Amino acid sequence: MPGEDLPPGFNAARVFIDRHLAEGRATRPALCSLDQVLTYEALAHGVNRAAHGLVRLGLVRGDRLLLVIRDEPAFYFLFWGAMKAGIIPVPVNTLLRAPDYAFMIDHSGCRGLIWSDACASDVTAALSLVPDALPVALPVSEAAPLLFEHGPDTFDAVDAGPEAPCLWLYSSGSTGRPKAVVHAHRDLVATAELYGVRTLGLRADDICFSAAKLFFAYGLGNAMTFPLWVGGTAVLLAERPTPSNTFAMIERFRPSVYFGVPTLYAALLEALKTRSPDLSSLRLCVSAGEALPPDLFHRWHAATGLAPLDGIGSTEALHIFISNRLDRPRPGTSGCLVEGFEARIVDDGDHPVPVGEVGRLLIRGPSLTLGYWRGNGRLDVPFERGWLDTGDTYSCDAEGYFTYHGRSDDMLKVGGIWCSPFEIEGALIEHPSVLEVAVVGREDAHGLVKPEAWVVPTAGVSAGPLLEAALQAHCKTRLAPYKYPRTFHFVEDLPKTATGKIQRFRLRRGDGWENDR
Ligand code: 3UK
Repeated sequence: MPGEDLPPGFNAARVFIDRHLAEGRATRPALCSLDQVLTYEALAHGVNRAAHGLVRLGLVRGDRLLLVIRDEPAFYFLFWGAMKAGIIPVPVNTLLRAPDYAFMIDHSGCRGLIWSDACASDVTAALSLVPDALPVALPVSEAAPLLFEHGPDTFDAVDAGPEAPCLWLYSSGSTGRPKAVVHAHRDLVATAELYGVRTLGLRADDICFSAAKLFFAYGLGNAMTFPLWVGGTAVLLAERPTPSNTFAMIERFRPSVYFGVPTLYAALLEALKTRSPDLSSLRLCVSAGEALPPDLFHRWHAATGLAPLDGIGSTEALHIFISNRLDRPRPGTSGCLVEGFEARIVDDGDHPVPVGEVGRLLIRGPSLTLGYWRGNGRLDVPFERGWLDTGDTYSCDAEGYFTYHGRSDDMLKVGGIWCSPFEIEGALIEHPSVLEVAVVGREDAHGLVKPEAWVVPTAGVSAGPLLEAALQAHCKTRLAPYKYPRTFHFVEDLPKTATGKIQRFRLRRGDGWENDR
């Protein structure tokens, strides 16, 4: 099993970066962005200089380095450079707000923070919110001359170990703060081999383009570890993906593999009604992040001749563990287990449910997180006797195809990205016109979930489009820009239990609560 036969002292940077020079791929393209193409040799040199530079600036083994970096070559240099030096890279979402970054700086105890210049305002505001100055805090424009452009071209990766922590990713929970999901060196190998190679069949001539950014576990595999594992090429786009820039990237760089999320497939399909970009380079399309409605599957297949392969992954598993296959995709399902993973579907008493029945999905496999960072080097291990509860409800048929039936908590996936209804409620309740609020998920015309707000306005405030616009604008300044409610209902009161708990299921159904003001 990949990941089980790795030598003691294993450092993933040796196989993802150094190996390619030893195997004669120095002049092959490793990554392309709008302004440059980097060969495997140029990549290795940038990584090695970054490793030297981070050490020169005073970072040491075990230190965390927060990276608020868009999809650009600097992400690769810093990520692998840190790993070579035994420093833990912690890529974080570039769309967050100052209080989110301040939390992560404090919680991670990081000693370094490097950010893309485009993210400067929220990151520098966060730095002013935390009590202590960090030894290393730089925008990429200042880090680049210090770290990537000078210095020795070689750096021997420090010895680590297959099970040694190598990477953290923050993932949102339904309540409370994001959790730092810790992954080991072997997890990168296991996902690239078991899903990238054995499930998708990725090869050295593949060019991978991902709508999901590198700071998501999904994007990190798609546009970095998978192409680097097979000696292929990644295509990077720094901007947020739109149909226009997606089509432009596909026509210019001719990727063979496209990794999207259902919301983007829906947007691309809308755009294809009025445009006919050349998508002929694609041989494989993947969808993940939230369930792909069968209608989108069929329409994408009709428009492009390619079956989008839906698969479910998670930050805790690092990548996809149940997936459709090119030779037998089944629309409306997440597909079958990826080699190396096991699943159990259980009822509330933790007993396996009969074939075809719905229950909680538990998984086991070779890339599951070491645990959540809890401070002082300790981890909270989210396992029940070795099994990880995904928080999803699933059924599995006699042929081994898994079907998604929703979350077992209140969390929403919007455009494939976590959205906590409680966080949106927390922002809305701070607005002076809001007396009470509840946020639930509502399916749009494509069957994709969007946040919907139910608001009781304060006395004397008139409900209507003006209030709605003001509340949306309020959310967009307080929260990451994708976390605003797409629709609002203004009501006299909210349905509650005898003990005063909001009955979200009634809001979701809308029964008796449609009498908007
Ligand atoms: C949901 C899906 C139905 C599901 C991810 C690596 O999404 C990824 O990681 P996150 O931690 O979220 C995990 C949760 O998202 N989900 C994801 N994909 C699907 N639900 N069908 C799907 N195809 O609730 C899961 O527990 O952000 C991480 C690689 C791929 C990924 N999708």
